[in-house]
Amino acid sequence: QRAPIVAEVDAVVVGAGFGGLYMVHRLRELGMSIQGFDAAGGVGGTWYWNRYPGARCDIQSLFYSYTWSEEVQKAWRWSEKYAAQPEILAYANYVADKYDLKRPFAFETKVKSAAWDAAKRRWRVTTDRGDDVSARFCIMATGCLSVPRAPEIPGQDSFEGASFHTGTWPHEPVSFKGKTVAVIGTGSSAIQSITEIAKEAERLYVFQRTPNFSVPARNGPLTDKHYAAFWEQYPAYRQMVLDGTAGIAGGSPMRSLTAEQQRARFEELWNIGGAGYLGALADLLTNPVANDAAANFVREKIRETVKDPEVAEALLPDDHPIGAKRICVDTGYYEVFNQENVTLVNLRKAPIEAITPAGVRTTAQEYPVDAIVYATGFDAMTGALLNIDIRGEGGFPLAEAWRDGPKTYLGLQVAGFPNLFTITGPGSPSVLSNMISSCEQHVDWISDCLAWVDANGVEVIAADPQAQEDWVAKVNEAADKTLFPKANSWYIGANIPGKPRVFMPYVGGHYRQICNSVAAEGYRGFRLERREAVA
Ligand code: NA7
Repeated sequence: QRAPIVAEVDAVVVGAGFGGLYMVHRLRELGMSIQGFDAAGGVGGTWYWNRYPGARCDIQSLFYSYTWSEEVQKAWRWSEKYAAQPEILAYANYVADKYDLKRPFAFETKVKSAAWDAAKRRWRVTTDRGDDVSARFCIMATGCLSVPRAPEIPGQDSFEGASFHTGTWPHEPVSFKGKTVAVIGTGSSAIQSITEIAKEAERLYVFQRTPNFSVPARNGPLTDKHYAAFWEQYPAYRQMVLDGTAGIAGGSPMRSLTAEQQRARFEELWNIGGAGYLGALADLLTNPVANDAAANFVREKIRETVKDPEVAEALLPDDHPIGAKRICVDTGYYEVFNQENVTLVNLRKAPIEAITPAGVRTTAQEYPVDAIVYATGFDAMTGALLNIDIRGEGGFPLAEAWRDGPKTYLGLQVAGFPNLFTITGPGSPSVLSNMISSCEQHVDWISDCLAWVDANGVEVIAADPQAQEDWVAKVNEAADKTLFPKANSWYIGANIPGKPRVFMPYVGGHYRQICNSVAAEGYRGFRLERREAVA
């Protein structure tokens, strides 16, 4: 049962993940009326949907937490260094209940369209349940990895066993006990689920098209000692978040270290575990030689770990610089291939030809299975926005504005779409940052902007097309100084056939300062229309 929809509000918020929930909190503080929508049956966004076995965050729990509520930070206790999905979802629910953030949301409701009415200076938002809401502001907290990508393999519908996608896992428990299972894909979702499924399944086939780099998480329980150390470092961490340097590669550049010192550094970070490995050298993501050294160290570890040399060789990543695709963080991934019940199917040797009623058929043979797990990723960063029919000034569709790839001003707004904001949109650090901190930063910026707009009698705020062009150029320039564009990654849209290839996240640094300076200069780069103009 949904609560009644409010037809005229100050703001519509689309998405009840970590961005949307905090947005509701801040808008309420501004005294704004809100109508929220989410396709899910509850809060949590990505953590609502990604319930596959082994799903967990690849950022440490202590940092993957809201910082806006000291009360929550003090009260909530994470059990592990890297929290698993159920715990993160429980956290989202805990915060939402504590601050009564669920109330404005209509769940199990998909937003179908959002259209700017220039005469009324309002957005008209409609849903798949026939709702029709008018709002001054429209805030898209739609997530960066929220549209699962259905693979295009012939015969999928003919499969007689059970099919799953990691990004839309059922809520009922799934047991693979005694079953023969295929996992298609070897990205983060696959790597996390494979190690869990391998514990249960009678036989597991891992279908790998492109090998990925993975580093051990070294997960473990969080003790009082960890918490004490965390609180001690907290002010420094907070400052790093504010400076935009938290999680950015630390260390020294390669040239200032001897070969032995470099090795020691790789070993040290490998033993600490986690994506912090990419901080081994300051120039790891800009200098191909430094990158090769770090990548070779991981390849050595793979060779040492995997007993069958042919399997080890097939697992060695060779098509991209380490870190240029999101690095995977695992618990026993390479080790799993030493298990008797696990088989790596190297699709480079024989690609998948079809899904048959019995299982997966490659050009070499058929693999009969009871279940297929598609861990085939997402239409990242733009998918959720383009799934909504968004029309701006003059009825111009977003899909048209983004025909050659997404263009935004600061990842916060799109020129031609006034009073519409995107949380962690393309052109912001988003997926290359701690998502929860980035959500907070965007929500704070948007809330401050809306407060300012009201205080200054502004009715319409719209990104200036030139400011947007300049920002897009800056995003590209920043990416071109790094090795990121060298990978066929979802950062660049390479995983979706026909998607324009544009590097989407901003990696130039000082992002928060840039956003703050834009605000401090009276929203530089935005067109502001004052209330009098209407009268
Ligand atoms: P990813 O990282 O996009 O991985 C998808 C995987 O699926 C990847 O290994 C793909 O291989 C593989 N894939 C996709 N289509 C096919 C077909 N048709 N045949 C075989 N293999 C295929 O998605 P994840 O869900 O793992 O992770 C996404 C992010 O979510 C992750 O970075 C975390 O931030 C959380 P390919 O490389 O394209 O050859």
